Amino acid sequence: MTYELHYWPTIQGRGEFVRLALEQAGAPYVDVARKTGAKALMAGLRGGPRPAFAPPYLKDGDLVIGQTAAILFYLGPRLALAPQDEAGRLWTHQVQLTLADLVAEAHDTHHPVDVSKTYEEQTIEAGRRAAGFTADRIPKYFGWLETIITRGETGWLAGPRLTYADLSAFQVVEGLRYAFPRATGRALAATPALATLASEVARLPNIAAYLASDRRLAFNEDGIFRHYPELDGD
Ligand SMILES: N[C@@H](CCC(=O)N[C@@H](CS)C(=O)NCC(=O)O)C(=O)O
Repeated sequence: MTYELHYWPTIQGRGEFVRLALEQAGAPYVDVARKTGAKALMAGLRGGPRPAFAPPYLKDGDLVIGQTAAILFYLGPRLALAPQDEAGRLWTHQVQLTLADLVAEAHDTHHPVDVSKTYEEQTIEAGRRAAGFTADRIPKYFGWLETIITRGETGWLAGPRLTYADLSAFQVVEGLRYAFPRATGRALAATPALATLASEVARLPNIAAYLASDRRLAFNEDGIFRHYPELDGD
């Protein structure tokens, strides 16, 4: 069975969290909108009894799943990227949802007022939002991840083996390094276990091959993690 990932074709965005899991597992998948375009992506949201609200959505046969964390909750056991016990699967899901909160806050630094308007139309509010994000929120989230990794004593976030939450933590670190290099560098200096986890994920053979391939899009200023130097703290 080939999985169908439906996501915007020109950005990493939230689709990247799903791509990384599929790539690490070597699972067969098609990144559909890269072939059919954004119009078809949106049309795909309109049909069926359980339409997703927004991309990314995953199709597996008749099943359509929206929400990044729900997609990964579904894929995790199937791709051997989640613990086998229920408590472990729920914990991995909890970590993923917390990473999703961080991603949403990163997004809101460039769109603090209105998602339908451009960054340039809300730069003053963006500056205020990014100041708190870079000074307080990145360190707070990173500190929580650091605590988990350190307490687990395995180098991973959810048990003895790599899970999709580790892949997502890598992606968040990469995205924040791109968007806020100075603030993220400072936060990572205080969270060495998280920095090590990110490096370990980048070195996984399937992930390294993916990152070097043309399937991996570059970060850009249409995505979630955008580099506007003026937002990168002092
Ligand atoms: N909570 C959802 C958020 C989905 C989302 O906001 N998708 C964005 C792209 S990353 C989108 O296309 N949104 C369109 C919209 O909200 O109208 C998730 O984690 O998947």
